[in-house]
Amino acid sequence: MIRYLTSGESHGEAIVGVVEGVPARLPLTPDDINTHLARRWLGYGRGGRSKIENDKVHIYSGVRFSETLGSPISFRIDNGAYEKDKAGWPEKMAVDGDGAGIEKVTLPRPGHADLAGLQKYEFEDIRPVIDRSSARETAMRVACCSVARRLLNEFGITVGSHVVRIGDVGFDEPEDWVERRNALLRDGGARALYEAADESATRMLDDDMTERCIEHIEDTKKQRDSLGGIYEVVVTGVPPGLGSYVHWDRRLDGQLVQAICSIQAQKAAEVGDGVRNAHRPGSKVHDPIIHGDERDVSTGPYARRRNHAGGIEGGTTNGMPIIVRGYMKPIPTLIKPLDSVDTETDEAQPTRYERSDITSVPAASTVAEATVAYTIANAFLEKYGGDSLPAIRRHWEADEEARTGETNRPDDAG
Ligand code: EPS
Repeated sequence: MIRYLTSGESHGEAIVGVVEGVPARLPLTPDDINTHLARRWLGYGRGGRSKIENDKVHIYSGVRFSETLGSPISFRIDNGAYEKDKAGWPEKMAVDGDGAGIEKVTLPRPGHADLAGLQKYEFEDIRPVIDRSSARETAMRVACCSVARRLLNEFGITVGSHVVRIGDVGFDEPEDWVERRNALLRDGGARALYEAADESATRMLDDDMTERCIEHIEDTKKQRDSLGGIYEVVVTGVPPGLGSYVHWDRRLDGQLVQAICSIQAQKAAEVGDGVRNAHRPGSKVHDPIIHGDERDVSTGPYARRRNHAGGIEGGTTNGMPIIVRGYMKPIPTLIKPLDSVDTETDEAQPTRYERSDITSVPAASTVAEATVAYTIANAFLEKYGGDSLPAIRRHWEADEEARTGETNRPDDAG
């Protein structure tokens, strides 16, 4: 089992992470991680901070000559804002001293962790809550989870995503995008999907929709407001039999929903057409089973004509692509003031203007790729695990051979 810890404040010196449980002999370079760190900054609607950060990971340990050692891997990503902001972060976030003379933040933003965090940790200053609850932490999550992603790639499993809605503008029904999505998956798996999405300023699969979303974001900015949205994460090349129905905490669908909702501002997740399926009769929902040449995208002898289940039945993968959608709330840091209360004086006060993104749904979609990859990698290791990449490969190949009657060695799928 791979596990990871992150530490770091948004305006502190750096964020750091440790990943433990990674098998030995996995090829890994900083580029495998930096590629996805750069993708996390894609997307129209980010604020001033996007011009300051240039996320690059520094690997301290656990890797030698571009291969993992089986020992914990440690990372550091510097916060550009710490030095570049001219806001005095080295003093405001100092590790030592007593904070004398540093102005406290006492106006909690509705929708943010500010007030809940202040009450929970009995702070007098909201700053520590702002800084740790910030989605800045997702940079390190992407770094840590990129290791899991690299492992999956060795077995032809790729993870991609695309945005389907930002605020009021987007596709209404999966039928509006599945054809385009499935054509990409057929061509090059989930990697082709994310590469196509990365071409769009809003990570959408449709140029017209991208333009309409950009206009919507610009209008929202004029109204000094913010937007949430919906995105879809897809995993291809997944063998059947990951996860299980035998116990609640082994159900992969439950784990995937947690993977999405563990990301800052993600408030709901569905597996396959989970939400719409609740409105339809069973005959229109459950995916008929087929065998042989009639298959679409799958591994193994069985497949489905459609994939409303999102590749998971009974908490277990069925060989079809895994599909999970995430629902993000609008960012709570608004330019427009909202009613709040000063926690020092208990006087009613409108929130103050702060540097802010208008939307970060495209970024959230790339972070969700990372957390989904981590979840799938652990389900994969539960079934095929070993101390080193060669050991895992032997387990996986034996299973593939038994299931498909042939040895399947995918190229590094990226
Ligand atoms: C964030 C607020 C903004 C975002 C930040 C997340 O930062 P700041 O308050 O410094 O302007 O830019 O996102 C990142 C720094 C990042 O790396 O994604 C928040 O409150 O969650």
